[in-house]
Amino acid sequence: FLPHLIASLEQVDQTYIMVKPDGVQRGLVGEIISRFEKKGFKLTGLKLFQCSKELAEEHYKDLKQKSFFPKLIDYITSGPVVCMAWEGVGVVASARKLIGATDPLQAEPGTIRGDLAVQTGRNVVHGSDSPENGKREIALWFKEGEVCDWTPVQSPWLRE
Ligand code: IDP
Ligand code: MG
Repeated sequence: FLPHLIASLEQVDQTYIMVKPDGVQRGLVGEIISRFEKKGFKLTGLKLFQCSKELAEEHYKDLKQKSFFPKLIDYITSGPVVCMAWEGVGVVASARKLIGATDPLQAEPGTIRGDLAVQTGRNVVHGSDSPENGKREIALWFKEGEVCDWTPVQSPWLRE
């Protein structure tokens, strides 16, 4: 009873992961999805999507003052992206580790950016930086009904 109670109190978080236009163009969509799938997180939302300048600017609003902001918006809107919502205990921080450092040359081998990219301006994938931003970004990129609640059959084999 007590372990179950404690387990149910564990915070289940959501993160917004996005394959950026370079990842789509380079045929890395399957590879990137696969990293999160194999880790054991739950996919709750997935779509290929061409975003507007307005949406890109809202997503990256905290970086509005940066000199690279206009180029970043051009990059993110330059082609379709793959939008994903992932769920799990600790998913936000773990996804950031799987993704690796912002600059792919500094990212550890074994991470997505460390293995698959060479430049900050073409770093193939986005991941939310906090549970709050995870929720905010999923609400921004997905419409009502596009995020699914489901129970993977492997659940008892991932968590005791
Ligand atoms: P993050 O994606 O690792 O969270 P942030 O600092 O939040 O990194 O920056 C968001 C995105 O803006 C980066 O992933 C990258 O695409 C772009 N970016 C950040 N810093 C630079 C830069 O110095 N030059 C060009 N693009 C940058
Ligand atoms: Mg960020």
